[in-house]
Amino acid sequence: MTQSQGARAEGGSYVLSRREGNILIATLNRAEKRNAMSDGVVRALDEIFSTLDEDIAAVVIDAQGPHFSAGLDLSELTKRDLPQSVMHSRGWHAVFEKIQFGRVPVIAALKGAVIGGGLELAAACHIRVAEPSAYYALPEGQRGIFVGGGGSVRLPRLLGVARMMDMMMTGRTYNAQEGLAIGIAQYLVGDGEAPGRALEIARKVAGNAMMTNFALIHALPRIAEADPATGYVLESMMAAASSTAPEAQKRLDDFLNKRAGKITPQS
Ligand code: 1HE
Repeated sequence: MTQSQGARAEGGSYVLSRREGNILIATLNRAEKRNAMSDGVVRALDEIFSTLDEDIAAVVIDAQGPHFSAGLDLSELTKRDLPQSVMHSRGWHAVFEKIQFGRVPVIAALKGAVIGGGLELAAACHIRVAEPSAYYALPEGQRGIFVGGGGSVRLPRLLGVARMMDMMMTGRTYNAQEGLAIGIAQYLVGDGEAPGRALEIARKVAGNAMMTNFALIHALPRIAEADPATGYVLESMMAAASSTAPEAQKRLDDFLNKRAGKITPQS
């Protein structure tokens, strides 16, 4: 495990990072505060995503303790005035943008509380794998505040404006099964299995052609937001860029010469 800028006084780090081959595993490491996202935690994430080794092909974000994250560290909220609060929120935006629109796919392994800023962090990842203990909440309404880590941009796209409004207005939570049904997580696995499955998925996506992952991370969300006419043009450009790359040519050749696997219901 390596330490990062979000180091604590006592010498540990708020986010641990280690490699498994070409996958980087970033582990939220503030279990005593339920991985509440202090400035130190966000700085540590920033450092990790700003300094990924070139050969890293995917990242898994998991967490120490029974909870993924209790969201924004509320004890730090009282310290900031209005301009500082705006800049604080913009700082989160910058870090989460690095996660969502970086070079590599990011898989989140969720369990326990996935609350407020913790859900915003999960939403900035590309794939979410949840354990049965996971539950999702946006208690900002109860706390008299609003989301500030990009949640109002990302979460409506993930679960819909009406559900997000209900969660924030009433404090409604969704459990892991419901989260799967409404699309918060793409996978639901057994207790304690999320980090392992997330790593498996990370290895799989790390094996994709580089241009395909680029198109999925950078072009697909923009196409989905674009007016259809612009979207079709961008899609054609990405289709051409990926299919004419040597790697795609080789993969197509492998299939046509019966060297590639078939797509089955278990694929
Ligand atoms: C915290 C935080 C936090 C725990 N900020 N310190 N998020 C929330 O409103 C969620 C608040 N947290 C909780 O509801 C509960 O802590 C949990 C359900 C997540 C976990 O409960 P439990 O019983 O396991 O732990 P605990 O005893 O409540 O908390 C353990 C310690 O963590 C305790 O500190 P201690 O010094 O008394 O040991 C808690 O105070 C501390 N702790 N959560 C600070 N969030 C960019 S905008 C995003 C806006 C938001 O994210 S709003 C959502 C905030």
